[in-house]
Amino acid sequence: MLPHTWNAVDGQDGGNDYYRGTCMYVKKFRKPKMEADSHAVLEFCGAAMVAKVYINGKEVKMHAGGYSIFRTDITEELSEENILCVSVDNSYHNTIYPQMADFTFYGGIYREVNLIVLSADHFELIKDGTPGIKVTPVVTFTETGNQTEVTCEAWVNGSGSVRFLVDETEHEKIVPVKDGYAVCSFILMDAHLWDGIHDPYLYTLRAELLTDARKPADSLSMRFGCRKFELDPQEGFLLNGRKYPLRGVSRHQDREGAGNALTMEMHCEDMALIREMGANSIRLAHYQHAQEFYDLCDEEGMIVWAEIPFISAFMKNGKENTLSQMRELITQCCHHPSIYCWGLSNEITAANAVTEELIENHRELEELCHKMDPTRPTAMAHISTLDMDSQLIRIADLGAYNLYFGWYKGKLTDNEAFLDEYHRRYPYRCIGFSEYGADANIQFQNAEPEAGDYSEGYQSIFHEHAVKIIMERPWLFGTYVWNMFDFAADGRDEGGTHGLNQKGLVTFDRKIKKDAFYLYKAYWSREPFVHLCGSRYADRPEEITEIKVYSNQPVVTLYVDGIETETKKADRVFKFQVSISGEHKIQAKSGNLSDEIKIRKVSEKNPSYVLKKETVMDWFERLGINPNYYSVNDTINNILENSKAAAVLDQMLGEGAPEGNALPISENAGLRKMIGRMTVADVLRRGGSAAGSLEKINEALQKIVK
Ligand code: ADA
Repeated sequence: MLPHTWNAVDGQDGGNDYYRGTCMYVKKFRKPKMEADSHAVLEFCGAAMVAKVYINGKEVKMHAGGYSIFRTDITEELSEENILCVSVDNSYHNTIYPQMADFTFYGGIYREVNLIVLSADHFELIKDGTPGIKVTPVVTFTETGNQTEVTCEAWVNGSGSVRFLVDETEHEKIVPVKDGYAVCSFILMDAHLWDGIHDPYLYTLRAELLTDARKPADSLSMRFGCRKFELDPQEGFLLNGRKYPLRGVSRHQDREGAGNALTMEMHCEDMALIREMGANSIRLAHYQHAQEFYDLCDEEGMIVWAEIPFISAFMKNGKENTLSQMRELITQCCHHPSIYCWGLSNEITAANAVTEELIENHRELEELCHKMDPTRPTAMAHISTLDMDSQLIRIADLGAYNLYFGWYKGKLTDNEAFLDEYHRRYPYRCIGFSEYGADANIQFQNAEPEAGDYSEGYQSIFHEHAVKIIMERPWLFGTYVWNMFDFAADGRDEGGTHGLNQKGLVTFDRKIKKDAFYLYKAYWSREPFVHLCGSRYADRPEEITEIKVYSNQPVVTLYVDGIETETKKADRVFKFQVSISGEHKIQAKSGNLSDEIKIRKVSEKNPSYVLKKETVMDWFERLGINPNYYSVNDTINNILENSKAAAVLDQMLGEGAPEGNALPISENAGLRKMIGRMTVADVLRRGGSAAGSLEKINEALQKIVK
C-alpha cells in the first residue's frame, strides 16, 4: 500500500541502524483505456533515494533524489497486462545528497504514484518533473495601486496553440505553439495581492492546448499569487512594500509511526498547528517537501524558505546531484507564491573545511538559480563555526546562521552577540537566523532548569530569551525556530529517548504542545489566550514554587485553590511565586479566559522527572575504572576539553569514517552536535563497534588524568 516507507519503525528507534538498502515494489496493472496515439505517463511524487522503474522487465527510468517528483513515459512498453517493478534504494551513495545529516533518510515510495493518460498532443510533463506550465507575476506599485505583469508559459509536445485564461474568462489569450513553447503575458491593474497570512489571495491560471479537434487536447491549471518580496539589510523583509519580519519555524515532514509516508490530514494538522501559533513563515527543511504542503502554504499565506538537501558534509562527487535536485525544486515549485528564496545548502561546512571544490559547487548552484528564476534570491544556512569572513558566505544573496548558543555550547547572550557582530561588520548584507532551539523531553521537569537537562522548562527559558532578542532586531529578515515538531534522527541517543531530535515545540506525534509553543503564541498570535506552564511538573519539592503564565493579554490574575492571590501586568511572560503544601489547584485568568493546572508539594524530587545518565558497561565495572582519569564513560564534550584525550578520540573514532566526514571529531562541529552529550561507550555501542575497540579506547583514556 502506498505511500510507504520501510523505516517507519527502525528509522525512529535510535542506534543509527535502520535498514538502508534496496527494496522492490511490484504491481500488476492493465493497460488503461487509451486512443492509439495517446501517451501513458507514470508519475512518482517521492521515492527515496534512488529509484529504478521497470515495465515488463525493461528499465525505463532511473531517478536520483529522494524528495522531488519525476515522471516517465511508458507508452512504448505497455501490453494489455503489465508488471511494474520499482527498485528503491536508500543505501549510502557518495554522489547523492543527503548522506550525513541529523535526520533519518527514510527509504520507500513514500508519496503518491499516478498513471496519467495524455492525448497525442499534450503539455510536457517529463523534463525535471515540470508541471508543464509556469506563471510568473511581477508586481509594480503605482501611485494609486499596482500594475502586475503575469507571464504565462507552456511547454508542449505536439502542435497547435495554447489558450491561457486567468480566472476563467476575465483575461484570455490564445498563442501559437512554436518549437514546443508558448508564452504570453497579461497586465492586471490593481491585482488583488497575495498578502501573507492576512489575505493570501490566489488567482488561477488555466492553459488549454488547442488543436484541430473540437475539445482541447490537454488542459492544466495552476494557482498563483501576486505579491512583491523585498529584502533589505537594515529593514529586513518587506511584503508588498511594508515591513513584514518573517517570524517562523522549521518543519521536517516526518512523524511518529508514519515516517515520511504522510496523509493529507497529517499535512493539514501540521499547518493548523503552525497557524495556531501565529507564525508567518516556514523553513521547509532540509529538502523538497510535498506539493500538498507548498499548496497549503500558498493558501494560508505562509512565506517559505525552500531548499535542497545539500547538507552537513560536502561530497566531491555530489555536484551533479545538487544541480539536478535544485533544477527539479525550482521547476516544480516556482509557481508557489509562498516561496521567497532557494536555499543552496545547510551547514555544509559542519564536517569539512571550505575548499575550492565546495565554493565552485555553490557558485554553480547560485548561477543555476538565478538563470532559472531571476525573481528570487538564494540563501544559505551556515553553522556557527563558519568564519563570518569566509568567501562562502558571499556567494548567496541571503546569509543566515544556525546558532545554538545556550544549548550545545556558550550562553544565551552569545546568540545576539554573534548576530550583532555580523550585522556590524556587514551592514550591507541581509542576515537571517535560520535555526535556533533546545531539546525538551516533556517527561523532564524541575524547578531550576539548565542547559543540557532536556527539561521542558529549559526549552522555555531558551526561547524566552530568543524571541525577545529577535523582536529587538527587525533587520533579521527571517528567524526560524528549530523545530516546530520533534523529528526522527536515528543516530541520536540522548535526552531519555532513542532516535529523536526533541527540539520540537510540539511532540513527534503532534499530540502535545510543549510550553514554549504557547510562548510563541503569546508573541505572534492575536487569538486571546492564557496558558499556565508546568502542567507536567506536578510533583514539586520546593516550598515556594514559580508559576509561569504565557499570555497575549496585558493582565493576568492567579488563583490558588479558588482564592484570588495576585494580579500582574506583564509582557507575555507572567511569573508568580506561590507557597505550596499538599495539593493545589492553580488557575490563571484574564477576563473570561482561563487555564488550570494541578500541582502538589512532595518531600523529594520525583525521580522520573530527571534524566538518568547511563554509565559503565558491566565488564568495565568489574575491571574498575579510575574516576580520576578519562574513560569511555565520559561524554565526548568532556573529553574534547582535554587536548590529550581529544587526540585519542580523534585517532580512534577517525578510523573508518565515511567519505566527506573528513574532519576529526574535535573540529567536526556537526558530528559534535549530534553526539557531544553522549558518552564514548554509548557512541561506540550505538555504532555497533566491537567490544575490543571499546576496551582499547578505554585503556588509552585511562592514562590521561582529568
Ligand atoms: C543543525 C542542522 C539541523 C538540526 C540541528 C540540531 O543545525 O541544520 O538539521 O538537526 O543542527 O538540532 O542540532
